[in-house]
Amino acid sequence: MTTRNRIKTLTQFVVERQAEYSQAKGALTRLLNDIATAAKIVNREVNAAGLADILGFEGSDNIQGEAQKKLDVFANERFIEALKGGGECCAIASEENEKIISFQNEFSDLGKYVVAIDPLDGSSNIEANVSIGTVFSIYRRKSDVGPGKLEDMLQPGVNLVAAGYVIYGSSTMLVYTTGRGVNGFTLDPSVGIFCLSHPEMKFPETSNIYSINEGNYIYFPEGVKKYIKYCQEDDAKTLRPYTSRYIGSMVADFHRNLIKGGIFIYPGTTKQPKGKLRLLYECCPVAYIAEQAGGKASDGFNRIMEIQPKTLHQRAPLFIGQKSMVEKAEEFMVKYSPEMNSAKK
Ligand code: P6P
Repeated sequence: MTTRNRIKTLTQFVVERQAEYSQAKGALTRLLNDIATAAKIVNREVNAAGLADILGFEGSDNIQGEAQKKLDVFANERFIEALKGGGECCAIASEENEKIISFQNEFSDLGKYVVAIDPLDGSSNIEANVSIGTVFSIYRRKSDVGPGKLEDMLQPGVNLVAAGYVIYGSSTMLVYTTGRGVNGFTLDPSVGIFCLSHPEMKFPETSNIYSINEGNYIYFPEGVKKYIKYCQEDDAKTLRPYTSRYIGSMVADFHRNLIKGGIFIYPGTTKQPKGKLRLLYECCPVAYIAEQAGGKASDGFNRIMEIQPKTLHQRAPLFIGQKSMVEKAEEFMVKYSPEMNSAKK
């Protein structure tokens, strides 16, 4: 009898993975499902954004001082609501909130996790109908009981229990890892179910895409300038000149590179020495996924996953993607911009 190609849902997948861990009690399974539920609601609004007069500015500024779009606020509220209601986490750090949001769970054995999240990354692209995303990190709390604390949140990527992103694009996908590979689930909007569509995702062995905002060229460190020129040289055996692709939405740029291969760089510059991207809820989650997909993620010198966060919204330069491409870029940074290595200061 031929075995039909049965669709596997996110819920089935997560429960099956949980079953392989005898000590797992289902809390992480429920937490991941809480995130997926909020993502479906955000997806509905993102898709309707052009119609539901949800575009435009909420009128308030977020802690980054950026004018908030209504969808930013909506997405932030949905994820906080889902995580608080689910009871599996005791604190959230969100790009949209200056301080952590702590919960007191009435049951002491609940709330074992904390979540760092960018509810709607790339939101400046909303009006242009460009793919945007949600990025999340899940850590086990360090404190024993009670509402989550800042110390629970300020953990390096090597402590991650799970990390993932949702990309709201031509289709909506949830991609995540718990340290045993990377799996992608595509939302079937007709039934509101995430279905396994990209099992065991890996960066392609060879790649020729580089992704960086070259509009900032004059502010780049010498190592980045030299690497860009390296990408543009004519050398067929190393697939150069590479193709330049830049969307301006990290989740979209990262996801394209994961599927097609490539490197994404948001470096430190003379204007922003630490770059623009946030360590906790942008760099670390995609770094975990990149490493689990056979790739690499650094700040140009040091493994992103080993950087100890000191503040909630601290930034980090990001060189991420196919391993050999990241290593080549790091060679240029070590040779031409060693002064940018924060670990050496
Ligand atoms: P720039 C979106 O605002 C974001 O935070 C990331 O998603 C994206 O990679 C980056 O900023 C784009 O920044 O300076 O190139 O517009």
